[in-house]
Amino acid sequence: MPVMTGKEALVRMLIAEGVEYIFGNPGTSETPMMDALQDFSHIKYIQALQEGTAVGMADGYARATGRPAFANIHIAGGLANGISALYNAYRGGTPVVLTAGNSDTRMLLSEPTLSGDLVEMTRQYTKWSHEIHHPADVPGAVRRAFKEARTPPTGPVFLSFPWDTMDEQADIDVTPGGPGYFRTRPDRDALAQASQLLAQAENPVIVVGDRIAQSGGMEQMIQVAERLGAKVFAASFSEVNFPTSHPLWSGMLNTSSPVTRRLLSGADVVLAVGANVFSSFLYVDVPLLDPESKLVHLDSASREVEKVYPTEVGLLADPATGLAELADALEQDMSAPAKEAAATRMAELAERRRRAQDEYRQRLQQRWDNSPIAVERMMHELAAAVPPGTIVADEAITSRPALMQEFDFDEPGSLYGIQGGALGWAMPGALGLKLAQPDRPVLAVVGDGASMYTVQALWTAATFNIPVVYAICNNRAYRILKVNMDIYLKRMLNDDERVSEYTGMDFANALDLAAVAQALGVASEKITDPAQIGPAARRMFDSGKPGLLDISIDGSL
Ligand SMILES: Cc1ncc(C[n+]2csc(CCOP(=O)(O)OP(=O)(O)O)c2C)c(N)n1
Ligand SMILES: [Mg+2]
Repeated sequence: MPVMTGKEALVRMLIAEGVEYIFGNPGTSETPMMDALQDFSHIKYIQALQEGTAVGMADGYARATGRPAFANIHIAGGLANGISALYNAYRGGTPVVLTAGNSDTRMLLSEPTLSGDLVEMTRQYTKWSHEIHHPADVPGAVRRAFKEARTPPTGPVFLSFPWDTMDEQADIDVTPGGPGYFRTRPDRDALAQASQLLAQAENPVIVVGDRIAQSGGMEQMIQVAERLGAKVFAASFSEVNFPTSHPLWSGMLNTSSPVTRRLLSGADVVLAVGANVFSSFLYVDVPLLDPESKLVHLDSASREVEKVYPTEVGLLADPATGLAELADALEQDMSAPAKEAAATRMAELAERRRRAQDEYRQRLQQRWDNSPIAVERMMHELAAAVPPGTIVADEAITSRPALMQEFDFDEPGSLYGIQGGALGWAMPGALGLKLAQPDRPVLAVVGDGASMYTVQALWTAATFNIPVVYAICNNRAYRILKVNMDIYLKRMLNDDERVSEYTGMDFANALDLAAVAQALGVASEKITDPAQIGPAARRMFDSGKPGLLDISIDGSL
């Protein structure tokens, strides 16, 4: 085996694993690796100005390629900045290989500056977290990190490289990991049982989650849903698991609201696929699933199956493969009257959907000329202006429902949203999406508050000319916090009298994102007239450069 330094082994392993980009923010503890990179032009270093931005870009890139992304940030102080984005990757199952340099192990006794137990810091938000202690371990550790990240359920991993493991030499064998074989099939008996139950259901309901999109299983999901004539709800979601213009699409469940129980009650069988059943934010004092409903759960994440609710049938399998087999089994098991009933349900749901859309159109018309701009109008103008094939990065927060009304997300990979809830994903995440899909336009729709957590992503967009168009929903508030304050007072405390002062939830000085963008090198326009949105968006998409629309919208409750 050739003798080489740990830092050379690291870079050679990254090339062997197919890494194109390093998303990073360096410090002195990364010096050996940064030095080694200079000798290899295969890998581009995308410089971020804050660690959350580096990890956010890696997240977007990994999600849009379906492959692990590599990020490198700086020892304890920098790593702490990146943990918010790491948390999102962990909750959403993004395969990010996060790394950081650490102090030379020969000086640990003195508790060096910026040093810390990096493995301990990241353990709870990673599938695997490890510090390398010998240069010969570099290839094995990198191989294992990539393998862990890409094995479903996918997720982030962390590796720490102490300085001396980078500079010392060893006999090193640079061999990348194998492709992995993840199309696991469901247990045969469980599949038969699930199919029997669903074939006889009179009011089946489906709940979809992101592990469908991650397995490339949307088409198979459509087949099962159509066969059953079942409403399809999304548990909290951030990818396209089901086409949003399909007649069976019934929107997202608000799992922080007791209303969800009403939406699901009456279902004799609930089929959950690739979803967490359920993960919510606010405490709800009723179980969201009616005890009368039988739960069938198909998932690649074993820990999510039978996690909270009693489960009639659990199917551990790759969602795409499991759904294809379930669709075949249903074709056999459903009687002719059951198939007819399913077709009738589907026709009724299509009619219900048309009515809901008519109501939405009326609301849009009523608010068409509002000043400040109604969020529905903002999204309407954007939807009309985006080029075909646009990918949307969503961190629109309370502007999201209007976004979902105005845009159809029917193709896999046309929408990626913040996952995990730690603000600051979309500003850098959209850059990762664009680097992964350079031929597709990318629009990031971001709340004014959310944009500020990683706003320095705009500098990276300008410096590396990554042409993402940002649309800021500038409502001069953390509006969601006000909405939730009202829910707290009225629903949770049953207090209709108390009037909140919404402390810390308004921006007394409106955030001037257009000025921030210009200061960081990104062209921008400030918009107060809705008729300007479309032309401005088109100009920005045509420019081939990053741009930002700072759109002033109505923030009232
Ligand atoms: C890192 C992080 N800090 C704070 C929060 C709490 N938080 C959740 S939503 C929100 C406000 C979002 O405001 P904005 O992006 O303007 O959207 P709006 O509610 O106005 O639609 C805040 C502060 C969080 N989720 N993550
Ligand atoms: Mg806001």
